[in-house]
Amino acid sequence: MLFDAFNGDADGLCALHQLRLAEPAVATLVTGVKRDIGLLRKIDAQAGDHVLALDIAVEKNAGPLAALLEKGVKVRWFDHHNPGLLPTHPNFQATIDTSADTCTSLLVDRFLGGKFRIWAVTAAFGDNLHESARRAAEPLVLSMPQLDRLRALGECLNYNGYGENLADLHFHPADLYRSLSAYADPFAFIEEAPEFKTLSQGYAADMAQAAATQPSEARASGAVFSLPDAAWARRVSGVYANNLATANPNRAHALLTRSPRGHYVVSVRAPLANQRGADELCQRFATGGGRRAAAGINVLPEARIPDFIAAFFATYSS
Ligand SMILES: [Mn+2]
Repeated sequence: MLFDAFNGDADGLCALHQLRLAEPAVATLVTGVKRDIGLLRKIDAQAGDHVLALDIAVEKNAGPLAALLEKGVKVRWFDHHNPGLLPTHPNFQATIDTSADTCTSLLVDRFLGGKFRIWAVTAAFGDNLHESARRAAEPLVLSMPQLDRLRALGECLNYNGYGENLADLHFHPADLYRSLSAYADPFAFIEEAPEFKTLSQGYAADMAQAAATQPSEARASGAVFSLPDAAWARRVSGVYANNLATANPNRAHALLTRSPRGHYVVSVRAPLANQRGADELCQRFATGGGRRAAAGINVLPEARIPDFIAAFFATYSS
C-alpha cells in the first residue's frame, strides 16, 4: 500500500500534486488542517508499504516514523521545517532544506528537474515566498497577470488549510487535492474548478473582516493583533499574517486568535527584511514550532499572553 501524508496547505498540496503527476499512483491520503502535522501516527502501514511525507516536520513525527521504519515500511520525506535529529535507516530517504527562501514544493521541483514547475511557483506564493516564486517562474516566461493568478491560487490553497479543525475549513484538504489532481494546468483549475471560486470568495470576505481589526500593540519593530473566536478568524489568520508581513517588511507580526476552548493560537511572521527568530521564539512555548521566517504556537494559555508579548518584542526590538 501507498500512503501520501501531506500538510493541508498550498505547499503540501502542490508538492504531492507534482509528485503524483510524475509518479501516478493511487494512495491513501493522510492530511488535515495545516497545524495538524503529527500525521504519521495516523498511518497503519505494514512491511513493504510506502509512505510519502510532505511538508511536515520530521521532529513532530519522530516516534511513529521510527516505528514504521523498524516495521520495514519505506519512508520518503520532503520538507523545509526544522527536522531535529534525522534518523539514519536504510528505509528512510529524506530531502530536507530549512533555508528561509525555499519550500517543500520547490524541493520536490528540484527533485523532478523542474518538470511541473508551475505548481512549485503556486506553492511558493502560498508560503509567502514571493521572490522565490518569481525566480522559479523565470524560465516559464509568464505574463504579470498570469503570475498574479498563480499568486491568488497559492494564497487560496494556503488559506484553506487554516482552522482549528476540519469543520472551519471550506474543503477537507484531501478533497481539495482530489479536485486539484485532475488539472495539470493551474490556469484551468482557476477557470473551471468550483473549489477555486468558493475559496477566492471566502478569502475576500474573511480578509475584509480581518482588515477591520486594529493592532492591540504596535511599535516600529513589531505589531500584535488579536482576533476573535470565530471561524473566519481561524481561517484567515495565517494568510492575514502573511499580508501584514508583505505590507510592512521591516516589522514583525504576531496574530493571536482565540480558540473556542479558551486558549490562543499564535501565528508569528518575522520581518521580511530580516527573516529570523520566529521558530526560536515559538519553540520557547510548549506547543510552538515552525521556520525562521514563519512559526506558530498551537496552544497559548491566556495567562501566558504577557510572556509571549514580552518575548516577541525582545526578539524583534530595534
Ligand atoms: Mn511549507
